[in-house]
Formats: sequence, C-alpha cells, structure tokens
Amino acid sequence: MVRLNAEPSTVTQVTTIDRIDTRILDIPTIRGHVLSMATMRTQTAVLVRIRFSDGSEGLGEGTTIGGLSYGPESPESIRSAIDTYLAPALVGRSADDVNGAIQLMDRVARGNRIAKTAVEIALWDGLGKRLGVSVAQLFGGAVHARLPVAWTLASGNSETDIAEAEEMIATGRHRIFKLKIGKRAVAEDVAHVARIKAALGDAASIRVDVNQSWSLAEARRGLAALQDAGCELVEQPVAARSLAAMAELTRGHAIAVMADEALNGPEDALAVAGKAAADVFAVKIAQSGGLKRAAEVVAIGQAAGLGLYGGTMLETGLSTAAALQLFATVERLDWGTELFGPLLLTADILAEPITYRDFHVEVPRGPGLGAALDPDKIDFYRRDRARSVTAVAGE
Ligand code: MUC
Ligand code: MG
Repeated sequence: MVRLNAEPSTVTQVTTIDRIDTRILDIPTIRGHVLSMATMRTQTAVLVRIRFSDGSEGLGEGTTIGGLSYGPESPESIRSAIDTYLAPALVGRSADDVNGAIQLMDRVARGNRIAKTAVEIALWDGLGKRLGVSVAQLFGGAVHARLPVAWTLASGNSETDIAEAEEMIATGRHRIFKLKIGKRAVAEDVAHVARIKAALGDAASIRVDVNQSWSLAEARRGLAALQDAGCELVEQPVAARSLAAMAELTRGHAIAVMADEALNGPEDALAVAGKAAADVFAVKIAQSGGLKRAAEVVAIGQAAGLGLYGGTMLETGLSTAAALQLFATVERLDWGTELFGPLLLTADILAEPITYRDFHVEVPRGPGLGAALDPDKIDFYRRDRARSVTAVAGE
C-alpha cells in the first residue's frame, strides 16, 4: 500500500554553507588592452571559495575592467561587499538553496552585481559537484558543446592589430574581431576600422565597441561611416542611460547596434527591449548579477526577438567556464561569444585550461563548472604577495 504524506523514516542532514573566503589575484595581460576609458595591463580577479558542511567546495570569480573606470564596482569593493555583507548573511544557510541565497543577497545588498555573481557561481559550482552534474545541467542541459568565440583587437595600433588578427585566423583561433574604439576622433577611429577590414577582407567579421564614448551626433556620423567600411555591429556607441539615442541609432542604421553597459540585469533588459534601443544584447553574467539573472536577460532578449551575444568582463578561466555553462544552454547565440578572457592573460589559473580550437571555445565538461584551480598559480598571483596595478584610467 502506498501511504501518502508518510513521515520520513530517516532524518536527512541538510548541507550548509560553512565558510566563504575571498582572494584577489592580479594577473598581467599579454599586451596593453586599450579601451576608451582605461588601458589594462593587468586583470584583477576576485576569487570566492565556499566550503560546505559535507566537505564539498564551490568556486566563483568576479571581475571588472579598469578599476572603477568601467562600472560602479571595483575589485576591492567586490571583495569587501562579499566579506562584510554577503558572506555573513549566507553562512549557516542551506547549501542547495541557490534561489534563496540569490534573494537574500538582493535583500542585504543593493547593486553590487559582480560581488553577487561571484558568490552565486560558487554556489552553483558546489551544487553541481554535490549532485555530480554540470552547471549547464542545473540550467536544463547544454544544447551546444562549443560556441564561436571572438577576439578583441585593442593594441592601440592598426598595424599591430592586423598582424594579431592574421595570426588568429591562420592558427584557427578567431575570425570574429571586436575593435575597441572611442578614444580618438570619430574619423580617425573609422579609418582604423576601415584599414583593418580592408586588410582582412571576408575572412573576418569586424565589429566595434565604443564603450559609451560618443555623443549622439558623433554616433550618427560614426555608424554611417562604419557601415560603409564593412563593419557589422556597433556595441554601446553612446552612454548607457541614453536609451532614446540608442533607439534612434537602432532605427536609423542597418548596422547592428548592441547594448552592453546599458544591460545591468533583467529590468534594464526589459527597458532596452521595450524602447527598441538595440538589435542585440551583449549578455554578461557579471553585469547581469549572476547566472540566474543572466538567464532572465537572455529570456527577455529572446522574447523581444533580439540577437544574443555571450559577453565577457574579461574573467579568468574560472568564470569564463561559468559563462560557458550558461551560454551552452541558450538556443541561439546569433552573434556568438567573446569568452576569450583567459587568452588575454599571461597565465591561466585553471589546472586544465579551457580549449580554444577551430574558431570555437569548448564548454568544459565535468561536475559543477568543470574547472579546477592550479594552486601554484593562485599562490603566485595573489595580491597579498605580488605587486601590480589594475589599469591606468584615461591613459
Ligand atoms: C566590453 O565592454 O565589452 C569585453 C571584451 C573586451 O575586450 O573588453 C570587454 C568589455
Ligand atoms: Mg562592451
């Protein structure tokens, strides 16, 4: 006989969050990465390690770009938000209740999306490892084993960029290139893009990221000229808050307009989609506020019929693996991904680096994120041991 509502005969032990540790790593980049707001010579990662009561562990990472010049969080504020507010609220709670943790983090801290992302990733990693499944499986299962991956040309010099791109194409690493512009006059930037497109021809897809640098008037001129130069997409040409300007540019030009800094979570995604202020969403797990919120941004983009692109905050292999776990579950990423963060760094902190092959990045296999750290590298690059500068703002 089947008894409904039977009392359980054994008491199940709830696994809890025992301890949350953070560490800052400073890892030099392979060359200066010149963005409109900063030149990066080092990337700084905030690593999170969560220890659970059953002995399992989860790892997460949060990064920003250029100290405080890209967004409202810095590596130091990410670490401090976790150590001072998020960790004390979460310790002692159920390890498996990731949604409960996400909701609690939203109650104890406003904003601080990157800090929440780093913790949330560690919770998903721990849950996946305990269940013996990948994080992609926790999000319903991967529908891709690999994804197209772009590279950013940002040496600050056209000839260097062309040589770099030619080598990437020849070695089968990348054939989609994002050029960082917005630091120089519009005409100079357009000439730089046109030179690179002319040199690479149809072998490459050329896109640009202005990182909010243009006024609407500059963007009107810039988009028309970039389109003539054979550029396919313009990312965040004007200020993130200028949705009316973004909408005008989206309406007025055939070249695709992509929202990046304008997308800080699902509410922003709804606003951008509602105002038709982009053709494409650059979905970033860190900017969205975690994997779950990023999945919500994806859902809004899909429902609005927009194109999707897997963006990066230039994370190391660890959170690149987290992003891959999520993006592997997305039906269509029409514009591919730019999950090349580990390749911009002089050292890979994973015991087994992510595979880049045949113009694609492969989704790591194995439980959780499918990624383990190399302890020697962690020790070598930790800030309390090494000395470095995150970026030189405005350089
Ligand atoms: C951004 O704004 O998209 C992503 C790739 C890259 O080179 O910089 C970032 C930030
Ligand atoms: Mg961008």
